[in-house]
Amino acid sequence: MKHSFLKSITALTLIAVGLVWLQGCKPKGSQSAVSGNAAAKVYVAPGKYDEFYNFVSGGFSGQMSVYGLPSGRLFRVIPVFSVDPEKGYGYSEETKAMLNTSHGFVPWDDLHHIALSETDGVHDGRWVFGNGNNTPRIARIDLKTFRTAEIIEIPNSAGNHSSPFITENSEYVVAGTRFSVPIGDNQDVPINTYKQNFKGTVSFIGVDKTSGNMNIAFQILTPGINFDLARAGKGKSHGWMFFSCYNTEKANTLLEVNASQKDKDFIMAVNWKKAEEYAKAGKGVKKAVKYAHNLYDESKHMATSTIENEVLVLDPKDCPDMIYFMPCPKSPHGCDTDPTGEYIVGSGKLAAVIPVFSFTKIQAAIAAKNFDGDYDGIPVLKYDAVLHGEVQKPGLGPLHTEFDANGNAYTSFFVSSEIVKWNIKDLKVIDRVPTYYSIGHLCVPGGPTKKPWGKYVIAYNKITKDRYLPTGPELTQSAQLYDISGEKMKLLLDFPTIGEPHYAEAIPAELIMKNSQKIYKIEDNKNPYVTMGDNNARVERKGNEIHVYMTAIRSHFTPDNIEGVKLGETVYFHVTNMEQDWDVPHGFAVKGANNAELLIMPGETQTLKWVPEKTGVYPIYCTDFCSALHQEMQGYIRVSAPGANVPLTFSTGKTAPVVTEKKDTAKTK
Ligand code: RUQ
Ligand code: CUA
Repeated sequence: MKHSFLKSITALTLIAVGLVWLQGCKPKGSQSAVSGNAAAKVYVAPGKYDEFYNFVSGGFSGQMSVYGLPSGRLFRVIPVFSVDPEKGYGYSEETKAMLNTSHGFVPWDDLHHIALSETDGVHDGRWVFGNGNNTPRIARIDLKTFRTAEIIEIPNSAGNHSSPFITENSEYVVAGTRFSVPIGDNQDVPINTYKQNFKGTVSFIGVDKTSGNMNIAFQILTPGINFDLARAGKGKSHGWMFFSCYNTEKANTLLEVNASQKDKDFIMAVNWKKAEEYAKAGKGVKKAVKYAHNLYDESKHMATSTIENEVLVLDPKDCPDMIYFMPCPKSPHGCDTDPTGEYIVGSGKLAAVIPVFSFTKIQAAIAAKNFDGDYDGIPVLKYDAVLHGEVQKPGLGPLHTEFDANGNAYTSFFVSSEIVKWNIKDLKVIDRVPTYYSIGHLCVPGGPTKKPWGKYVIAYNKITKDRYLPTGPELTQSAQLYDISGEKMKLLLDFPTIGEPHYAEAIPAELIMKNSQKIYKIEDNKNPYVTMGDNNARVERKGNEIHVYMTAIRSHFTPDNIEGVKLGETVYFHVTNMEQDWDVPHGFAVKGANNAELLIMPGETQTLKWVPEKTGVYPIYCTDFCSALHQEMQGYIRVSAPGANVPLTFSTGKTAPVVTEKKDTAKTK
């Protein structure tokens, strides 16, 4: 969240702090902050497993990475919104559709937040969701395979930041727009008509209980403000969603000044059970929009993209008692609910206190119509009526709060660069530790759920400075692990991260590893281009296309010599990995191809498209060291001039070349 926040820090002069705060300060004693037994606490002996998986957003890398805790070891970078040549994601014909949008193929995004699926408010280890900020999207990753299984685009949104926060039975993930934008038929309007023409939306994306498949159940139209983060109610507040909002000034220029004018912005409380009823009762209006919905089919090993044309929009004007605003000091950022669901913690980036709201009081205030007027027709609850209390002098620049199972909250402070532990009931500060430097989000395993597993808090920092060996102008991004098993927090470990880490979640390893898939069964492979065994390997011409049906098994490709391709033709290599052993992918690459390799899992088929540019002989080879004779896993493809008299043949060296020239190959398609 380097974005709006760093800039808006100028307004901190309002709370009379010195210039040093503008950059975030450097805590003292950074060398001596680790106590003697820290190494033993993070040491995971060779061959032993970590206790937790840590899913960390990759920020502007567009990906999600997976670490072990407490070791901080990196296990995997899951390609989500960005192409990944290492895995062929977005380069293979089968995966390209995952990155389709209403703007066409968008091979990059900015992933900020993680949401693990939940059952009854507890992580269930089935899926993890991530948001794409830039071209608004939500992705679902299947934790059996650690692969992106689905991406849905969010219409009427821009800067999908307040996303993908999840409800306690994964009924919905939400998506609140950061930018308000013109909505509807005519979007070509002067920017300075912001106040009349720009609107916000928050979307509720339904998640199918069994398949996990997403659909946009409804959107709620809101005033033209900015949504930043969100959290679902839980337990007693299940059925509600809380969104932090800033720029209630509705500024459209120089927001760092103009959106910091008001003493209080809002947290928006949405009664989504009520919204569901309104949607069922036909109170919504179907609006024409365009958005992509991309699904990866596990049995075909192939993605399809569908463009959808409609979304159901609920206007609060037609739906009373659905949304309320609660005043929250000074540009709220984080908005977090405690494990009981009673307390909602707001974090004003420029505020000197942390306000804690009470769900019970919110309900009472709504019942008593204890309002402070309205904002664009939406009732504003009285601050004092809904406030549980304020944490006094907690630190500077509060951003995000996580919880342990013992009634404690942990809040990150960007400006004073620290984590502060405080008691939710009495709001007293218990402990504070410095972070190196300028922490953004933080994560306690299970911290946003009804059942925090506790043990650690991890800081995801915005600035690295002198913590690692220099690597030119940009240093590695950085996380830090603290022990929270005692009264005092203790720094244990620094570990580098991929991309800018924003939010992260951690879950006990046993909830995931028992379901982890080892292979794809070859007999279940429904890819239309599968090759079932070496005997079916072949090369076919279809019009202007050459289709190579190829198998890969230690340590050869079948076929491995191909001739008769003509310049001007497009070659599709459909490679099926025949292995049925865990952790034996084969790679596939061809010289000069302008995309990437394929990395094909056991039992899977993937396709590389290649358009040769010159006549000649091109090598192909396996890119993943798969056996002692991996280096022998290679072959050639010959490309001849368009008029050349070279028949289409293939061979493996075992038999004479097979001539496959056919005039009509339609039945094989
Ligand atoms: S943000 S550092 Cu983009 Cu979640 Cu708060
Ligand atoms: Cu297959 Cu190396």
